[in-house]
Amino acid sequence: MSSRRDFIKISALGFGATAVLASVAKFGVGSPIEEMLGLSSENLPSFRRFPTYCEVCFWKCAGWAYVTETGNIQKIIGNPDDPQCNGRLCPRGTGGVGMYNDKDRLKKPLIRFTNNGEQTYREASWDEALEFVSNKMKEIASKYGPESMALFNHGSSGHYFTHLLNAYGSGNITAPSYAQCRGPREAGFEATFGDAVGSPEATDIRDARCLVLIGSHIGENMHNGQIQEMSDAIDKGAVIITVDPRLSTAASKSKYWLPIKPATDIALLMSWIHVLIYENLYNKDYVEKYAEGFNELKEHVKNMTPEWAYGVTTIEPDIIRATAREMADAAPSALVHPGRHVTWYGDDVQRSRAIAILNALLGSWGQRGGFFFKEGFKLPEYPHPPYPSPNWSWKETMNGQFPLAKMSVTNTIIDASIPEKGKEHIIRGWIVSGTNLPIAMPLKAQLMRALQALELIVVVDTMPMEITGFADVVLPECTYLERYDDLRDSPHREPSIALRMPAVEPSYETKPAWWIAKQIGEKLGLSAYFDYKDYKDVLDWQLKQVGSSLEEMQRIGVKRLKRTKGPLYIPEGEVHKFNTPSGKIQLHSKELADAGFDAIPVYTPHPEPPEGFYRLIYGRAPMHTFSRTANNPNLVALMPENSVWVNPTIAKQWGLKSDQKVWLKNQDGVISTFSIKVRITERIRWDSVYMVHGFGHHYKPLKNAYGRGVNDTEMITNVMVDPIMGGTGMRGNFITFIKEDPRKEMQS
Ligand SMILES: Nc1nc2c(c(=O)[nH]1)N[C@H]1C(S)=C(S)[C@@H](COP(=O)(O)OP(=O)(O)OC[C@H]3O[C@@H](n4cnc5c(=O)[nH]c(N)nc54)[C@H](O)[C@@H]3O)O[C@H]1N2
Ligand SMILES: Nc1nc2c(c(=O)[nH]1)N[C@H]1C(S)=C(S)[C@@H](COP(=O)(O)OP(=O)(O)OC[C@H]3O[C@@H](n4cnc5c(=O)[nH]c(N)nc54)[C@H](O)[C@@H]3O)O[C@H]1N2
Ligand code: SF4
Ligand SMILES: [Mo]
Repeated sequence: MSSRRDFIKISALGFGATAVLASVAKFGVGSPIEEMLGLSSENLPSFRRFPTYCEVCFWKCAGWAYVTETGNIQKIIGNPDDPQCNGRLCPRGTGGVGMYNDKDRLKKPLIRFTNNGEQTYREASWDEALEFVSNKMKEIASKYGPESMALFNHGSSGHYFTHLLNAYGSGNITAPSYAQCRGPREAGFEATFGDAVGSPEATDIRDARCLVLIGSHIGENMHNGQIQEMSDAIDKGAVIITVDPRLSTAASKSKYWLPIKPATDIALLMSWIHVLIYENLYNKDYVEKYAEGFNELKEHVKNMTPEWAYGVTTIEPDIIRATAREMADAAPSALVHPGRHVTWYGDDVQRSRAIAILNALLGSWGQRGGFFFKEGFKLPEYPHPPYPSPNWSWKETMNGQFPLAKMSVTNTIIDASIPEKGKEHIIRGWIVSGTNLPIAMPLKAQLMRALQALELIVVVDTMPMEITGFADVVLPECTYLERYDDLRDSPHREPSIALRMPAVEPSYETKPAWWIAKQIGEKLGLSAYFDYKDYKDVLDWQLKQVGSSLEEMQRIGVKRLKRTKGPLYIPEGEVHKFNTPSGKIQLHSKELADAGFDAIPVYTPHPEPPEGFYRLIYGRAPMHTFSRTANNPNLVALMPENSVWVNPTIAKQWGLKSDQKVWLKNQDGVISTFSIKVRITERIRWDSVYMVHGFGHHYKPLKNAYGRGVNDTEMITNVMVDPIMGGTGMRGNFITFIKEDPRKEMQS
């Protein structure tokens, strides 16, 4: 399947994809509550509203939770004053009430115990469960040192446990949102511009005149603000170029869809760089002023012509040239999106570098329609004694590997949790909060060995997710709609702060994470670090330092502030200094060369699927977030399971019918636990299959999610680790179809 002909042929199917966006808009582009309830805003007497920001994903849109007189959360709607969502939530945010209503929620603390030789859980009081945790933590600290405890986190609860572990004496704090998500991007952009991209991305999509998406499927990747801005850009006539082996929702909205052969993106990027340089299309003023290493780059890409790239990527040379010209025409308002989940093929820092270099040649960093300079509001930290200095930390668990990792790498923390001879730094206990490691982490064998070896595993979660099955103690957190949390102060075009407060009391015996961390801290003798009664006191103190108050934020939910750190873009006539050692953009990276890596990205071929196998690629669906929503009754109603996308040619070869259930087997002989429905579609290349991540739960307490579809992580047994920062490339796995239940065969 290659470029132009398919583009035209398949764009006729674009309606299907457009319909996806339209239906998303119907659920998502939150009509005001008044409209939804058939009321005007003045006459909503029976509702009380409470400010919150969403925890269904990490865009953190601010909204209002409307509660009836009888204490039911009726609806969550976007806060119109919030610059991150502009008053509109996505379908998942609207469906966030389902996290609160889910009948399968964790309800009481649980402690593992052995009954007649069989391990099981028993319910425990909070005091008993917390006593258990703190006693075990004391024992670990005295036997091995406090550094032997690690935290895995994602989401709001992370901060409280980070504070707890820092006070206890450990700096081993990690999250899959780095080495399984955006780490390579941050390393690649930092090596080029001296700054990471961060979250939310400082992409000026709304003013871009050309937007290039490389496997970034905005539309299914429902990061709210980006979708709204992309829709504005399209309305203003922006040219969208989407590079994806699959006709994603974004591809269906694009002028150019480049259905690239997976794993070859670096070749396309380098040939774009070739065209910009050799056709004199690059932004000369900008490059002369700001970049160094241009001559080396020019020499490096000399032979990386579109004709060369065609042979690698299957994208025709005239399309490569035409799209490069579109970018140049729009420059500097031409934005090559840095992507977000970028751990694909193990050379992901280099791919991100190529994207960064392309942006540098277009001159988009610090320009309208490119990347803006974001600004956040720095809230003062609530006073506490200084933290003790740990004797060693996550850096030591890397054993000299991954020199450009600026944050801790989950995989090395997991590896350090397997006690082996000769290992100097061993981790003995974990707190896991807000991350479902068995589904988020590839390298299953390594994870399982660690989970077996640890002396303590504490899981703080709202749901009985797979990870809770490995815990010694399960601590049930209340949902985001039932608690205070830190103020949201994420940076963007203008600084803003948003409050989350309880809309209702915590259900069952659940507690907020700040309370859980404080109780453990007090039992560990660390009360001085938790010198407040209620988190409200912390928030009110912080707000009063900056001229606001909890009372004000309870009324308004979101406060927008003025920028104080300079303009959004590089002002005309001013010379900008980049945060690199020389103050210039690094087209040729000395930092990488010194560390023994390619100073300029090089394309290296990756293994191809064996005969009868197809590359497994995965992504998002608009109505789910990873595995965290898989049991949410509201969202399960919108999408109960995933399907496997198969090209019609392949379906015909295999005699597959639409909606037929198949089992999947990968290149290492791993067979999926459950079956998955076939979706036959022209929207996927013949050499790949696609599925949405987060399904195929095998944990029975998840009644809505159990056994629905296939878990992509289970099929990912080949992991290509990026030598530069440790990201786990997960797209080098190949699957084939099994049409009859393989377990039945095994039994007979
Ligand atoms: N195979 C495969 N692996 C992937 C990905 C992929 O696409 N495919 N994506 C990767 C990416 S981009 C990322 S960012 C990571 C994400 O990986 P994770 O961070 O593990 O994300 P979730 O699956 O959302 O898991 C969140 C966990 O948090 C719990 N939770 C939800 N709300 C709360 C709360 O308020 N408090 C507490 N304490 N817990 C809560 C949920 O019940 C769930 O157990 O996964 C990575 N791993
Ligand atoms: N609805 C929803 N939105 C989300 C999330 C969610 O769980 N649900 N999670 C959020 C998070 S944490 C993240 S990190 C982002 C992730 O979202 P993104 O960063 O946008 O996407 P990825 O998951 O990296 O990429 C998925 C796309 O890459 C394509 N692809 C696969 N292989 C290749 C290849 O070799 N080359 C190219 N060019 N494309 C390829 C797939 O077909 C798919 O369209 O989404 C965020 N938004
Ligand atoms: S994008 Fe959707 S799920 Fe994510 S925070 Fe916003 S409303 Fe919530
Ligand atoms: Mo992510």
